[in-house]
Amino acid sequence: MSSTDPQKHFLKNRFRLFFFPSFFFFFQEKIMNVKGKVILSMLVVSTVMVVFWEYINRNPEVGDRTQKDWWFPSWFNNGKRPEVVTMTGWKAPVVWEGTYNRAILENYYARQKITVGLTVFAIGKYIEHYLEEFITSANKYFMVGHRVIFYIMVDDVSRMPLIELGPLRSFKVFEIKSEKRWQDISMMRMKTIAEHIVAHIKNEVDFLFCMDVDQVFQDTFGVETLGQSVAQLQAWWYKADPDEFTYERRKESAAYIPFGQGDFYYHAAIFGGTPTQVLNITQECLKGILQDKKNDIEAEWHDESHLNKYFLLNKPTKILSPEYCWDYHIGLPSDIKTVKISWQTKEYNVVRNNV
Ligand code: UD2
Repeated sequence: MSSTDPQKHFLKNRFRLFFFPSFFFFFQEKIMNVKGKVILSMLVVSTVMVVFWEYINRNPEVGDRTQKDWWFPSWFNNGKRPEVVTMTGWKAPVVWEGTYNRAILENYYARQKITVGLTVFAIGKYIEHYLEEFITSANKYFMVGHRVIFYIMVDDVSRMPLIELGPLRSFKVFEIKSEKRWQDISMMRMKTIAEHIVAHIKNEVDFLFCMDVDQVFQDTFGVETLGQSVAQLQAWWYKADPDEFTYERRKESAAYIPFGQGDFYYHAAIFGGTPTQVLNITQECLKGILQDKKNDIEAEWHDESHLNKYFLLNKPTKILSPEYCWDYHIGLPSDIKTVKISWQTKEYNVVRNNV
């Protein structure tokens, strides 16, 4: 009887003793292997999904400090403009023609369904002289394909030109009180903008630009310009050394910037950002302006001097090249590939109430 066969019994026991445990361990190892592989593949799949999700929902504005600039930095500053500065020392992009991929940016912002605001002031003769051309050209070139609200501040609504706007565009006209001096008209825009952001603009738009009226859009001013806080390089100074800039140099002014300091000379004709950032810009500039008034001093370039001081202390997250606000009186150097906005000829003696 085999069951009583001691040799067989011994073998069977050996089999039990050695084969089963090793089979068990082998099997367990296999299961562990499979488990490990499953966990590993799940990890890989979830990482890929997270990366993909981030990828399709990312904010492609490399350079804004809120953003991850390891994402395809080639979407901005892709080395196509080696002859100009395309990135600041604090890693903010300087937007030049050819340094961004408009299709990708358009795609991103179209999905966000953004609304962009634009404030413009026309007080006194600036209404008849510039307003119609400014709005008509902005209607054509500013943030095409996106919702836009023009905030038009005039001192006499009855003189508002009739302008037909395209789809997705609307305007709100506000009558504001004029100031006696053109310097105050220019400076007090900071106060009015801040008040309107608090009262309604902050609930109406995702981004806001503030512009001078004596300029004309000539080409697409698109979503590549959007950012947290956006500054414009002044066309006459973009190649100069900071010590040559016409910053306010008197210590008594709140706009004072000593020699040896400064990054760029920014142009007050265009600035922007999110409503929160623009509120901060305008409130801080107004504080400086009012402090100067108290101390009986006026900064050399008025609101522009205070704006330059602000951006020295609070670096802009995006800078627009002079292509975005060009003065043809300079000529057209090879740096300037596409002019998006051009200055109107200054006719101060015609349009200003005091010269
Ligand atoms: C420069 C800056 C401007 C501001 C100003 C301060 C340019 C293109 N712009 O402008 O941003 O810093 O210097 O000195 O260089 N305005 C009126 N009615 C007036 C006066 C001014 O509506 O009677 C408004 C209007 O929107 C105008 C803006 O204020 O565009 C700035 O005034 P400006 O254009 O006369 O000053 P400008 O050209 O010297």
